[in-house]
Amino acid sequence: MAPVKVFGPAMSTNVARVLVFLEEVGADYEVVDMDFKVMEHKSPEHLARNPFGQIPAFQDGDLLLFESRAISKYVLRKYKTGEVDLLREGNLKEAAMVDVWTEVDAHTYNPALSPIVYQCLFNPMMRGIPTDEKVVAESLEKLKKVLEVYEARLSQHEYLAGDFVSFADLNHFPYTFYFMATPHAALFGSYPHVKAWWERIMARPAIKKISATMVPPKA
Ligand SMILES: N[C@@H](CCC(=O)N[C@@H](CS)C(=O)NCC(=O)O)C(=O)O
Repeated sequence: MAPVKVFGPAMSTNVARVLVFLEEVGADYEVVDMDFKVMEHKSPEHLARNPFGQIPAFQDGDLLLFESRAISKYVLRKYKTGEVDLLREGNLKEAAMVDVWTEVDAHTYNPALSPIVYQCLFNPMMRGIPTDEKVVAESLEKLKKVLEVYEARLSQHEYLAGDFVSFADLNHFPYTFYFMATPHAALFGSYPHVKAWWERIMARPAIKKISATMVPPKA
């Protein structure tokens, strides 16, 4: 069977998300790099894969997908085994909790944390745009409130959706990985259960493998 294809550089956050799940399930895959310098992601070929001209895009035979979380769910459903069950779709309540914390990542955690990553790493190091310290300070305040909720949750359960690792936990990986390369990484030290959870995520072989390809720009 031909390997599935992921379009986009592996160091990009949303591409890394998909790659982590492909590694978790042990799928055979190929990464097709996209050259942003020549706007390859806006080419007609790529727009046919992702009409928003973004990465990642994904191909499995005649199926073309975009949106990293949707691609990742497809991967988990396609390659589901008894050993790797990150969506818990066989259990209504567990699957609902996975959905809840996946939404929290996308709509509460990530909007608080990712501006800090953009302001402290991506903008100054990759785009020559100086850090806006006001945005960083406001985002840190938002993030602290989110982490207080996470600390309470993770003091009761090993992982966000319950006492099992899930899609929800691993979705936090790409942006948190880069956050840990910002000058604000020590913030997690104030939330011992969150810190221990993050260390459990980072200890997973799939995460170790993909994070090794994601060299953070120097802060
Ligand atoms: N919601 C999308 C976001 C995709 C996204 O923002 N991709 C960025 C790279 S991480 C991109 O392609 N940026 C270039 C552009 O928007 O032109 C997903 O999760 O896949």
